[in-house]
Amino acid sequence: MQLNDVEISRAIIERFTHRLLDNFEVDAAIVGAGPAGLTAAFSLAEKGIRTVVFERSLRPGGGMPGGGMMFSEIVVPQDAGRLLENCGVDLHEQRPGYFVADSLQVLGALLLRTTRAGVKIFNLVSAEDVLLIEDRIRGLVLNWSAVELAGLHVDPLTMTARAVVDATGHPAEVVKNLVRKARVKLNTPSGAFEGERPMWADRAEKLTLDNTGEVYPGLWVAGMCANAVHGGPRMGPIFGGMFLSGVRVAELIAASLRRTPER
Ligand code: 48F
Repeated sequence: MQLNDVEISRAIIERFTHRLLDNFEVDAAIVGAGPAGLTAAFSLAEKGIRTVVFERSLRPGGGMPGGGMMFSEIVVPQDAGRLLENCGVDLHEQRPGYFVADSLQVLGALLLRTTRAGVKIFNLVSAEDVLLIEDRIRGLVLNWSAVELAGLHVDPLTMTARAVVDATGHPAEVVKNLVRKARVKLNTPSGAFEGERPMWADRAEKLTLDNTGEVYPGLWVAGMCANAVHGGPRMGPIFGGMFLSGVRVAELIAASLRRTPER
């Protein structure tokens, strides 16, 4: 077969446009393809929930590839380690009870599992706002990250989802924007955005799971964002809480969608 340059372009444009349109009305939309967002994505999709991920960066993975201070290894406690082994990751018990994984292998494994589950990860797309109708988050307002970076005056497009997950990590961008623009009360002890606290790995790992949940009707938090919103500490390059939080948010969303199928 002789290659036709325009056919190559057509194939890409047609497939991408088809998938973009196909993902503009879904059950769950996840902002951020870090460890929490990716784990949430495949966990939801494997339950038969139509899920999409939007990631601002060219490269998905969030804080994973950087490991700890650019040493590209991450520490994973044993319970979360089993989840990674199920994804095909090799774990190494470096010190008793301290399992280490190559952060790039973890990223590759999570990307493969997520995309194999049928989830499209739209990289280079930023969620700049939410769709807020009658006191419920009903979707996301999206733009190309390049537009945002260049500061161009280009209006965004809107998609709908029955559940939106803020998995943007430390900045907790979706929740923070919502509070800034709509001054809503969150499902936190004070009703406000509590803000992340300094490092305490042991406590943070546990709290990440407790803090995972719905913070405003239709808006869920997972991973480091959950701690930032609820005033939990950070934990550095130990990632168990991130993966387990992704699994937890998927379980909670699945139960919620089952309870209110019409929403
Ligand atoms: O930061 P990130 O990895 O969040 P996470 O899944 O994991 C946190 C850990 O990496 C680490 C830690 C470990 O214990 O503390 O920090 O909670 O991934 C967040 C992703 O969200 C993207 C961002 O580029 C990153 O890949 N992101 C942030 N804001 C937006 C966004 C946005 N507005 N639109 C789209 N993507």
